[in-house]
Amino acid sequence: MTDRSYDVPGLRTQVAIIGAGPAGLALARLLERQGIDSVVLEDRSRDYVEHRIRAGVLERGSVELLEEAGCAERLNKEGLVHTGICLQFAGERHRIDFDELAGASIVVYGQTEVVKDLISARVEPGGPLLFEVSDVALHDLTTSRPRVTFRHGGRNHELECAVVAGCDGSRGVCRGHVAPGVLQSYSRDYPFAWLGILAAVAPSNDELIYAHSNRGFALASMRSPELSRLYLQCRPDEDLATWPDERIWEELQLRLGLPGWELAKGPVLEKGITPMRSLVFEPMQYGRLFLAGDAAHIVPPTGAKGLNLALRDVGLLAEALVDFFIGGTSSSLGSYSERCLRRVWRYEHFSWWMTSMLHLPENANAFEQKLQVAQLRYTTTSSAAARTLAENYVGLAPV
Ligand code: FAS
Ligand code: PHB
Repeated sequence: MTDRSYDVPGLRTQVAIIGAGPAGLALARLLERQGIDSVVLEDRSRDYVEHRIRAGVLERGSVELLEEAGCAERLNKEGLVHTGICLQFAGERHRIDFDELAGASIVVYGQTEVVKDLISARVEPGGPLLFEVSDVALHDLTTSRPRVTFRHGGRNHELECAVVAGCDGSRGVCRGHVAPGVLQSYSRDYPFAWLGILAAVAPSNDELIYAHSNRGFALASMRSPELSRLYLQCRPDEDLATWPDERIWEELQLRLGLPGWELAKGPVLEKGITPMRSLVFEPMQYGRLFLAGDAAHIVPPTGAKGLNLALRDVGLLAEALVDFFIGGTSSSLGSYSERCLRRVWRYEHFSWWMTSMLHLPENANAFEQKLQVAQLRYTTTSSAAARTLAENYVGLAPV
């Protein structure tokens, strides 16, 4: 399938969307379904964004949003519905039952697949989505006619619009166009990272296992009945070259293994290191620029919230843009940032709580480790505490 490249001199649209990750692509689809025009600008290639391995867990709310965007057919066919996860510590493995505690489930379906589905839904009917753009710059954001300039196909282009959606992730450029002194950032860096692998082997457990151990955290996840996704806590400056496959499998077994339970091994298809960071920029809007997803906030992946929070943001933004372009009112656009940030901070807290409970910093003392085990034991034996984890994990906690 060839990507349609557009001759875009003097192009006009209603919404310029910067970034073709889950946030930008889902927003484009939600707007399209309401008859609102947008153009998506992405600086990487289609192949790159479709194969960038990231998140793996969708909240029920995210599945519903993708259904509303008309992109959930394969997800509903291939996604793995899970009604719980396991927490493991001190040689014990306990199940947190989402169905019993929160009356909900999650769906395991790789972010790569979400992105492929959203891109297909966009390009097949000819929706404007330009890959490999460069030099994106935003102009006149505090006027009613903002503009986006960029290079594509060796030519300079200008896109006139009414609104710019900054969906360009943690390393994007949109945030940098907010006037100095407007944005306030709040952050926490963690003294560890995740070394993640994708392996061609059937998952060793039906559900995810989050394991605390005195050697560090490990997570056993999956992508399909034939593909496992696993992570282990490592140093933030870890050198991947010092982790050959056999060392990774050995360490995963030491952290996840239980008497009589062996982790199945197989060919490692991909490995990488993900830094751990909590970061929020406030406000999430400036004039006609609206930030969504990682462009506005980052969470450590322990709570499986990054992708889900990005989709929550664009769900609110799409509703506000329908009010603006179709309803003729701008009040929900005016309160976009404040309404997003309530959920952002709930998800930031939950992600920090899961990360702090499960990861043993290298220089942790025995007292801190005892506190973690006490927290884990309480969370797995008290229905009140377990319900707190369940309702946050499935995305039903009040914000
Ligand atoms: P994204 O970063 O996905 O998309 C932004 C897009 O904008 C990218 O395609 C980028 O190429 C493009 N862009 C950037 N600058 C641009 C420019 N100047 N012009 C045009 N386009 C530009 N979350 C989880 O829940 N679980 C996980 O296990 C997990 N693992 C992760 C691993 C890594 C390495 C990273 C970085 C993140 C991980 N996350 C995880 C979080 C991740 O899933 C994000 O929350 C999610 O991708 C957010 O989606 P977007 O906001 O669309 O941002
Ligand atoms: C994943 O499958 O990639 C995954 C699952 C749960 C997490 C983080 C990552 O908390």
